[in-house]
Amino acid sequence: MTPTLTAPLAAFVDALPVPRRLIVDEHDGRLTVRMRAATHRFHRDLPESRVWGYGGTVPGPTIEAERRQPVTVEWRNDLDASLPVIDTVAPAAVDADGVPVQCLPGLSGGAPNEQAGALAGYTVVHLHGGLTPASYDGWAENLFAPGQHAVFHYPMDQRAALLWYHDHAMGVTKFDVYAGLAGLWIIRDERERELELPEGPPFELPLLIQDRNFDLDEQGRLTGRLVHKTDPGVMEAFAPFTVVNGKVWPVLDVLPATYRFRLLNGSNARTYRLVLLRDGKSELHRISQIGTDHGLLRSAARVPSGGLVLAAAERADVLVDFSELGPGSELTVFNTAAAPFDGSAFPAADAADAADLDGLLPYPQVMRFRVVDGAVTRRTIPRELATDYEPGSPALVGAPRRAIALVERELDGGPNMLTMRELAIAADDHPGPLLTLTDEEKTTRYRVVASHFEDSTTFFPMLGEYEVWQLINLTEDTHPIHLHLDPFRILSRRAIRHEIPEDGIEDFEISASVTLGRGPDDELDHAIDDNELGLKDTIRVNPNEIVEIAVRFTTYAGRYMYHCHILEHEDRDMMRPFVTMPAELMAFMS
Ligand SMILES: [Cu+2]
Repeated sequence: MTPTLTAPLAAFVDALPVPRRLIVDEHDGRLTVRMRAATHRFHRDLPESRVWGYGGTVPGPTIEAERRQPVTVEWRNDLDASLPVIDTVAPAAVDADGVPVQCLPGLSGGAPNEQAGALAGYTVVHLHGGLTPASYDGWAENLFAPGQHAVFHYPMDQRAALLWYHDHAMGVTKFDVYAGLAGLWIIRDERERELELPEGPPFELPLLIQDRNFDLDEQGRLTGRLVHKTDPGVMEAFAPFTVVNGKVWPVLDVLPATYRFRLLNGSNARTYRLVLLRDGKSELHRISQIGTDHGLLRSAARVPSGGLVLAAAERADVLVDFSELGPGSELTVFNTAAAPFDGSAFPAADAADAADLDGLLPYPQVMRFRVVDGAVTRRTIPRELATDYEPGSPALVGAPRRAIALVERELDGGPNMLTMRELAIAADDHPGPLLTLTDEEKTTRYRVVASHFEDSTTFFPMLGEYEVWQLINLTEDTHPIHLHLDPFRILSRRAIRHEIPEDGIEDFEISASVTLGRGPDDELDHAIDDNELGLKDTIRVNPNEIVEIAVRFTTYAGRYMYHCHILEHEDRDMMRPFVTMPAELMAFMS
């Protein structure tokens, strides 16, 4: 029998909080948001936690803007206390009973990381999903210290979507976001209003899902102090308690009506595969997904039969129909994704039993909906949603192609190093290590031209021109890859197998042979879900997989970043720059 843990907190006792709304129209397009040290109660039975929050709240206020109505935000860094998170690496991956330490609260014998504890609040704000000029995009190294402020202008010339703003500080994003520096940002437009979609509470609610862990006192009671814990085997923090809009396992009373939920996975590392259960049966048929990262899909998509997968930073806009359910009906959201996530399947009907200590998923519950008595209102979903993009892929004949290998390098005496190796075609007489990519008869030979964030920039996309980026995953985990600036479309997701010789992964170079086609032990289907066919800014690249995306950068020239959105990866070098260029300047680039 699989051992299970008894939860030290009661589930479904706190009402789902709705973050304060900051409607830009009511503020003449100008907002001031103060980052402040504050306290926050994550659960009825927990003491207050020290946090850092936008506006002093966790999550920050939900900013609601209108398309083509620019927003100016003065981001005031008023953080006047040290990092409210204890960072630690537990000395062993499991405790004396064999339970993985990441499933448990407390430090598990780890020493507090003093350098992290001494961090003052260096911050920089990034609006994830924003079509934002480079100066205001939140370059990770352009930090603001406490007492320093930034005024960022957001043109908002982009389609309606759920965006989010969060900290992006170089090397410490994982701490700053974990401390609470994240909030939602909704853009609305005419097309959504034509469709008469719910707008604002009670029928439109954001669900920001994160995982958090807390310290224990000497008596073994939870203190509320935030703990970011990793272990010698796993460099990402996968915390045991799932928090929605700042509360652990909350409950929401719903009317027998259609609700619109704006979901975001704002976790550091954890991927969720969300299943809705009632009386032990999957109720996923009640959910229609109408939008993804960058807004409306062309038509509503059914949730995949295994559940709605959201890796870090992915969003979903869903309609959930509670209309013919009687008062007292309870529907519970479970997560069935083990961590680190590798794409492996899990039957939705078994979601209530998805607890998996080895999979760092001690408590699969996420939240609950409880139907209360009230007027029945049901919405039909319009057949045609978005009309501003065509199905299928854009014309890509002659489009520049870029190849990036996702690589994990083991290091003695420290956490692994994850990098994105930018590749260029190698000359025939290239003497160094090569990555070869074989597709049937054709083999392409690549050399690495950049590996670490501070290596030379090699990507100079031309504004307005489509490019194809190939993301080749040579690691054993799924990485959600995020591009700043414009959204992209997924073109293909294909199985690969790869061989890397001993010591083939060096600090910069890599030797590997990659072949298109499924390996004998590969159980993933490498399929593209219907809900991934919209406009995305974060795409999952599973193990043994190559994903191709088509991206066209527009509007703003400048220096931007792309990176894995697992924050522990992003902070440990899974991030690279690119510079968008106007065509007429290309001739002058030496
Ligand atoms: Cu990653």
